Amino acid sequence: ALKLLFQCSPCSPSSLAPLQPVLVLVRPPSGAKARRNLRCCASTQVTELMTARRSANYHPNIWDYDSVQSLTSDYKAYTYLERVEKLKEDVRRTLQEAVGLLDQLELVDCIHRLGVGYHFDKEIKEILKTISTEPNNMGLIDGDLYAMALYFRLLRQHGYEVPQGVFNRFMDDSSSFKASLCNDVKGMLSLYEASYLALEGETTLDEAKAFTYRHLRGLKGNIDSNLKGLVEHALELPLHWRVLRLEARWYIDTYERMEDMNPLLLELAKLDFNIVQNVYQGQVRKMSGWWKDLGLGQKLGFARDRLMEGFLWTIGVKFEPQFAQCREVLTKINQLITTIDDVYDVYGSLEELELFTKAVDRWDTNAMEELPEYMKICFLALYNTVNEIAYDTLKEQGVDVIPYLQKSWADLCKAYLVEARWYYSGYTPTLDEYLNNAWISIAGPVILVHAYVSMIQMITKEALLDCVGSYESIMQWSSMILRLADDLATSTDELERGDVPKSIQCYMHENTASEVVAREQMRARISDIWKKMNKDVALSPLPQPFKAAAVNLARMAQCMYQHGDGHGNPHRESKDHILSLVVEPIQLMES
Ligand code: LA6
Ligand code: MN
Ligand code: MN
Ligand code: MN
Repeated sequence: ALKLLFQCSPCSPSSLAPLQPVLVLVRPPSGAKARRNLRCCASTQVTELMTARRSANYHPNIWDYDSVQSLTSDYKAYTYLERVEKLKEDVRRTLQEAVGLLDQLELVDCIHRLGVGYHFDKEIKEILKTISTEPNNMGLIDGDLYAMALYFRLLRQHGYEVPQGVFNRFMDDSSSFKASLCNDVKGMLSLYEASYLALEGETTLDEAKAFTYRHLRGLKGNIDSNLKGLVEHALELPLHWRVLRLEARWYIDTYERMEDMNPLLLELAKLDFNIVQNVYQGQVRKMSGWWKDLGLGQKLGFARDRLMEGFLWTIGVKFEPQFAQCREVLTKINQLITTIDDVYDVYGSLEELELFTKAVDRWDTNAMEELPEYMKICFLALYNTVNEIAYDTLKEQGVDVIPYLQKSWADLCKAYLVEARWYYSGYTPTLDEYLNNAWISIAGPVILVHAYVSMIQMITKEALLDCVGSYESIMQWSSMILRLADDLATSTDELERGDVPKSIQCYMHENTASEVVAREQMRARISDIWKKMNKDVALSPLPQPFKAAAVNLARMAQCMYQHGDGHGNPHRESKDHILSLVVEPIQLMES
């Protein structure tokens, strides 16, 4: 039963060359599918005690170095400077001239959805501030479900308090939504999207979500094809959960087909998309050069090599061109996480993992002495890369962040080790026990701590100590969604390969439930966590761009794992996403 799951490597840990295919493996006595110190015989040689290693059989990297290096487009920002500035002026004027509440709301929503909102932060803030302080506004949109839900969603998105009670007027006495509303498809769609801004305990919004979902799912009859497309898109994943840059790419195409679209806004959106894409291309060229020079991928052939996918994650977290440094830091971090995760889950023996964990905890090159060769190079790559990131912050801001970065890695490795011990002892934790460890072992805290230091211009020790270093709750929610989404997509393969029971299996074990029920439960948990995260976005003292990154990480996770393991299987949707965001510019009409 164990036959091809394993690959042997020779006794000497200094050589990584795989031996012949494994012929015979003797199961160790413990309950788990443990695989260390197995007897292994290759060809007719005398059997020899050695470390048998799991193999994940991950697909090789599909983005070859030379093609990444040759990535380029014609959309250098300076070539289009004048045109973009002119278009931005036009759009700014349109924003200022928009009168009427609904026009203003629609314009703000559209600009944001097209991915160019970041050019108009100031103007949008001002408009929403005016809207929120105008006492007669509610009266203007009183009976209009579409407008009211849009108002509610946009104001909440921008941190204003709007009570769920604004929807009471659309409900009947038994506090359910009026049946007549189901003829108002646009209104229901708008309410459906708004319901995802809910906080815990807001039952009106729960009811709104259930009501609109039910009716939008069952839509029949003659519906405008654009509206139909928007409904299908929303049912696949609500706007509030979507990755901003991917949504922009999709919405640009959709917007173009709309009758009342503004051609100047469309042109700006397309041009800006291509210019930003050109920035990404420069970044992936640089990052793939970094990865090649580091040489870690070649040395650790068992690990996933996912540079482009790792970069895709970073676009999800921060897409705006001004966050280039954050994307580069996170691309490096993602590569290290992915590699080290495979060391713990696939390749390392428990003794080795104990040593590696200790070395990261000590953060001292003297600790390398005890490590096997493959871990030495891995440790030093981690140590140097992280210290270099910290060096930049010290140089630019005079703050030493090494203790915070290092702690996030030590916590991650300790959490990895807990899982490895569970695996080797054949232990199935309770769901709570598992999740208490697993929101750390998914590396969310590592990603977010590094995101913080690479994007915030005025880092203070207080913010680091009080919030980031202690993993403020918004970081926990984001990491938890990352974990649950990952488990939904990867745990089946992981268990097959030999890994700890993940959330689904822990739930099944604890509640004697079926897999279908367990998966349903985990999805419900994700929805609940979003509500907690929505609250933190409004109330946490952390800087807004960082809170957005935390939310975006959760969005990216749900996207990456929506149709399976988009990170581990490079052929899946992530390939299309990389093509559309990084490789292929949008066709512009020649004027
Ligand atoms: C997922 O792999 C993976 F590689 C991660 C490190 C998760 C998120 C990472 C980024 C953004 P796997 P595990 C690079 O499913 O072992 O193996 O925690 O993670 O379930
Ligand atoms: Mn893993
Ligand atoms: Mn793991
Ligand atoms: Mn996983």
